[in-house]
Amino acid sequence: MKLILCLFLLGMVLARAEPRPVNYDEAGIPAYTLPDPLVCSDGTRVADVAAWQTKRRPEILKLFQHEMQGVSPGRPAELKWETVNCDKSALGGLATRKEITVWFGAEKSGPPMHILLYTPNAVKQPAPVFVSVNFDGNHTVNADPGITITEQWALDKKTKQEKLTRPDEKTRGQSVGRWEAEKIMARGYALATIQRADLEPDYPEGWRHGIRGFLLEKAGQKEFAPDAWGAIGAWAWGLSRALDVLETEPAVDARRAVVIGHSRMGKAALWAGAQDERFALVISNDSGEGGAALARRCFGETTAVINRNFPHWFCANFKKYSDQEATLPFDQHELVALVAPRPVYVASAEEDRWADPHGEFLAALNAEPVWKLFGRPGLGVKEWPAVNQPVGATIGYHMRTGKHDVTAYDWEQYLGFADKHLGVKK
Ligand code: GTR
Repeated sequence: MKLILCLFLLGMVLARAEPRPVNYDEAGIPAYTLPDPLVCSDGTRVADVAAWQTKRRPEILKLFQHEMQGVSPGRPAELKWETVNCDKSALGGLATRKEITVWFGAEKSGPPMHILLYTPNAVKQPAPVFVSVNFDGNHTVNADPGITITEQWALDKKTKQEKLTRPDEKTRGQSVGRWEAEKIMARGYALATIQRADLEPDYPEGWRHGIRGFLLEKAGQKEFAPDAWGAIGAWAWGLSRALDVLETEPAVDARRAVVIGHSRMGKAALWAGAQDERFALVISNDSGEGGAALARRCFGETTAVINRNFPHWFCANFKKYSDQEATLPFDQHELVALVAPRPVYVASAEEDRWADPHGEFLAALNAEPVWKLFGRPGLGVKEWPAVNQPVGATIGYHMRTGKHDVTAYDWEQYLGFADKHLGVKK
């Protein structure tokens, strides 16, 4: 009895403790052993593709669902959408711009999701498509004055109160450098994007205005189960729902859909690509902790820090791994491995130490045996490459110079990788 009480008190102390100091020193990384993606929980080795697909892959997926990302619902029966406008001469004639509103409840109820879709006019057959969640609104990805600015719930920086706002006209195109829409069109790809706040405004209580709150209420519940989805799950779910819609778009080849995201949206893109095998290619840009970076390295951001700063991102069960990385039943290389045998690209930035570039590379490297099982080349190198030296075959990787961001250099690599794997001729 005394022992149980002691353990309980120790648990309380650990739960309340401040996260351990952030480590940026390779020498300060604790010794760790990674779980083997090809060894099942019962100790048996995955010897062939069938065992991976029927046993080990579902097992890993389930572990991520119940211990980290939470379980997401499927496609709602009420899913409906409508093209609200279409301009055949957007981006100086390069693209057709469509805006599509999607509803998840009967009679078009619930929070709507607005898809901005550009398709390349020069491509006569259905085009492969990049699908991504943007941070601050569809209107921020390009200065195109035809993009509708939609309202979003946000926390007021000064008062910390939430309010429904329509972003200022001045914010049009504010993230243009991260999107390269014109270049994407010129290279023969379509681009579909949705804003995060449509699915879930990004603060702890934001779920009340997003899809999680809507579906919770519809199910007659008030609280999330310890393994219910979090915000990352909601954003990933939105990517799959966008793909549902894109499958019906004549100008898009949804069988060649690339799911891509930066940082927290890189975490969401990986999770979407891991769960939804319709995504033909998955790209993680600087996704870091909770994305492509190995948790056990405890370099830069850690589980404790992410759980403290973003308690709404992952399921409640994930909280028990704060500063307890060694007890995780998986590591992030296995999230990457869930994409196999489809191509995946993991990218880092040299100055983005918070996201642990080396840990991102090591996740890609340690996922490789799963591609090998399929007889596919993986990364093809063992050493962390120098900056601006992209490597890889079915698993792509680069670390570019510079900060946590998406740049023209990153897009150049992604477009080349997609050309190679999706058969786009230059
Ligand atoms: C940081 C967070 C990271 C990353 C980043 C981003 O504050 O610690 O995990 O997601 O935000 O999304 O830009």
